[in-house]
Amino acid sequence: MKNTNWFKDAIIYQIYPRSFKDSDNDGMGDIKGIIEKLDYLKELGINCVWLSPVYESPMDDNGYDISDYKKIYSTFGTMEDFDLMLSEMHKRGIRLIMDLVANHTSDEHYWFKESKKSKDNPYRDYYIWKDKPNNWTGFFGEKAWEYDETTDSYYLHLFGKKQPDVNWENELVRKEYKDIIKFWLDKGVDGFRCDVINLISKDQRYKNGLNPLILVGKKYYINGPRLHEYLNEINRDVLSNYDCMTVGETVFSTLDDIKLLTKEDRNELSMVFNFDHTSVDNYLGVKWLMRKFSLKRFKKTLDKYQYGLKDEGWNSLFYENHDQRRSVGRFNTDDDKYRVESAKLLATTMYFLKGTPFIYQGQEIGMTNMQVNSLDDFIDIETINVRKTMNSLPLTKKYIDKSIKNGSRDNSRVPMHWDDSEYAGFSNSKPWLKVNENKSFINVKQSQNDPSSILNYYKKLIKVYKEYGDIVRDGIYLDLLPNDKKLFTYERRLDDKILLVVSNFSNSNIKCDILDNYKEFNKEVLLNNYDNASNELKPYQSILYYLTK
Ligand code: TEU
Repeated sequence: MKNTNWFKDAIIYQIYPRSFKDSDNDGMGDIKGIIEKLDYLKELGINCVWLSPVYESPMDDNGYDISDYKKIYSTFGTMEDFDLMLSEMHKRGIRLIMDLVANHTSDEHYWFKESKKSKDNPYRDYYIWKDKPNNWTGFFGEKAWEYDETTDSYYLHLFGKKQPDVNWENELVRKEYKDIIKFWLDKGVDGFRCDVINLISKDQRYKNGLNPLILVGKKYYINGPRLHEYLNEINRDVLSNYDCMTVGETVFSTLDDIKLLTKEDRNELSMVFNFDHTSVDNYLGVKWLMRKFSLKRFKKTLDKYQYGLKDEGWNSLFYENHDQRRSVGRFNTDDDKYRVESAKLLATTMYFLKGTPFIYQGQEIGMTNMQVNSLDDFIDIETINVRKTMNSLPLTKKYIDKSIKNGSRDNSRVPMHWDDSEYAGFSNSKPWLKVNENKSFINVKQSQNDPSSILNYYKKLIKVYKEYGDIVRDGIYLDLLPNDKKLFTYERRLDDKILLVVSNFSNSNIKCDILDNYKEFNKEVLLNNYDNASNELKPYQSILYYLTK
């Protein structure tokens, strides 16, 4: 990549296009809807958008199953709409990163249609075919191999059946992806969020047991042997010619992996999404295996990367995305009585760490999980498959209910609440997924009119973030009370200037005398989710101090 560092100052907003804004009232979000809301994003203060897939797709996995990488899904709009959106973003100083799904395509992609025709088809080797399957299981809880009778063989799919994995060992496949990346960069996009990028290289032995999902000797057997080589090749041949960035979704990556993947002079990725901190309330990184949240474990996990990436590598900062449930109500916070306080506390605590902030649509107004009457309200492919698998296991109904409600990706895919009208101002007709009843008081319009809303707090936070950018970017991190079970307090120090975060992750008042350690400093409160700042913290109170000598 060109030696560009703008990604370190970016504040990125993720748009899930199906659920953002429907401009033509067919119940599904679209590109023109995004254009309508660009002024809203500009006002929020973000300066980059990550757009989940908008390419041609049969939508088996809501667009993560691509059948043509160079076409726009017609329900979302046209290429002209896309070009207009991009230029309207750039006009407003907002960059755009696209979703690059390169581990698999849709089975309706031309390459796959050809590939399955015969063993000597020129596209045969674009995918991974075997005469006999091994025992691997995929991410959606099913067997990872599907039989195809045309050639009496099995193809690998680490996700849905309709998402065959492509064969990166094949040079022609790598050429295709480089060409796709170039196509979008030539249009002027500013980079890519790279879907499950650490899965693209597979161990060619395809051994039973060495499933990318299986823990072998405490290490997930996931980054294939040629991962770094492939990333390097893409950089050398394409990315390095553009002023762009990449963020890799690197599932189950370790600190050492991240260092290798994001070290500047290795030219692989700009940064990654690591999921360790969103896995503290589950076992083995599997969200269906619920575990009681512990603030201490949460801090320990974040600290590992804050300290570990002090001098090299770069990480992202996030709670939510289209696969995660909503953050408010999670991490020991409250999505009811203290919803507003909780959402503000979560934001202050996360975004002054070192890394690039990502905000997922709706997070800035404190949207909650999907309000469901029954588990049948969940329609996501992953939820449906995992529910089937769980029903076949010796688990209680109560456990399954709770686990599915917690884990379903539909929780964060509820259409955006713009106002309190029937379909929350998302559309005038029935949306593809229902809006929540709490739209009556959780919506953008209300938030804009209420000076103490979460939205207005986010705006203020982003202003502060930009104003103190030097400390946020380069300040040295120190967790001040790593063993405390309720308080998260840390400092970012640059010379004699300190940003100090003091957060109470509990629903009771707590005494915190940490400021006594900074007697010789002048203190200024930059952010506070209550009116008063004292050593008696209120439930979910969070304060950002600026200390100078
Ligand atoms: O997600 C990868 C991934 O690890 C998730 O599927 C994860 O296992 C699960 O959803 C946790 O909730 C990416 C995309 O973000 C996801 O939407 C896609 O379904 C998946 O890849 C396949 O492309």
